Amino acid sequence: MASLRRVKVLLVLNLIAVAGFVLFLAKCRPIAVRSGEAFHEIRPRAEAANLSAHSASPIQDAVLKRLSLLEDIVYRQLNGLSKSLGLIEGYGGRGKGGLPATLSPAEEEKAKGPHEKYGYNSYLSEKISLDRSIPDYRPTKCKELKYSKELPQISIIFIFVNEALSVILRSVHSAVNHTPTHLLKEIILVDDNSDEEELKAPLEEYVHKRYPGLVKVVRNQKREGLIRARIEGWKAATGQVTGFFDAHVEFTAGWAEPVLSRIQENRKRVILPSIDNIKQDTFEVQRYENSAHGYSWELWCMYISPPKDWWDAGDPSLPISPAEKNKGSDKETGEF
Ligand SMILES: [Mn+2]
Repeated sequence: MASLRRVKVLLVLNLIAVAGFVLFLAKCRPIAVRSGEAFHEIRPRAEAANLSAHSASPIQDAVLKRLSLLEDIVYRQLNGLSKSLGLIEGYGGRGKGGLPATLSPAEEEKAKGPHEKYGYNSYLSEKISLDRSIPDYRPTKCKELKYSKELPQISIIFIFVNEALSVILRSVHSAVNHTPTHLLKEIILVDDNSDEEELKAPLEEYVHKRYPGLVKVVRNQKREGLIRARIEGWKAATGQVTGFFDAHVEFTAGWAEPVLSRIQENRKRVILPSIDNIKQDTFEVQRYENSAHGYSWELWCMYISPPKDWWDAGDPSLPISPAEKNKGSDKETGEF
């Protein structure tokens, strides 16, 4: 009896499978042909040509499917890298759009110690994606400006000592995400002799796997201080222009082109963009009004109001120059 029932079940399953296969054949064929025709009718020409060629060749179709599968695998692998460090990738999540990010009461407790150690909420930083979106606060006129495609390449140099790993990596991700590929020569991370273990092998392995060939790591054997550390980074740089940044920054869309084009016009220029503020407790991005950077007689850096002729010109896209023009170092250096 039992074996008879098994045969019956198998027979039914077989029938279902055959019926499914026949249905599949009947449905698939006409759809493939119909969709090809439909594209001819409704899609614009270039797109239609592309799509009809695509449906005409099953081999091409299979190759494209295979490629997108491989792309998925590579993406998952790369994304897995940040997961292994307890970090997150992608444009959304907490703090997206530069909005203030928050922690649950239980998380707040855990965040206290690291906050005191780093001077910012590093625990919260780990919960914010390395790729989070941030607002584009540029004046409208700046967004409309067009720049030459032939601009010099930049080496971006980050200096750090015991900075939180998530904050350094967000600086790196953000630099890659917001600098046109053809303008970014390399990213150089200068570790001015940190003690933190996570900034040694884990940092180095991550950047080399995530951005192969793009990131160089320079390690100072003893604490050199900010300026000598920057010089070490500059020595390793091979780009035509060098840009120096703290390792706790996020780049905005279109930051590179105006900087590079002003240096292209005059290689002795030292350019400092107007820098928005990232709040240390919530990582909210706050707009910073246009201002010039200057120095007091004690050489303290200060924000100063742009000079009267800048205001009189009434064009917020104009550069602000508080110093005499054409004075600068002989090296092609952009100091930010
Ligand atoms: Mn800073």
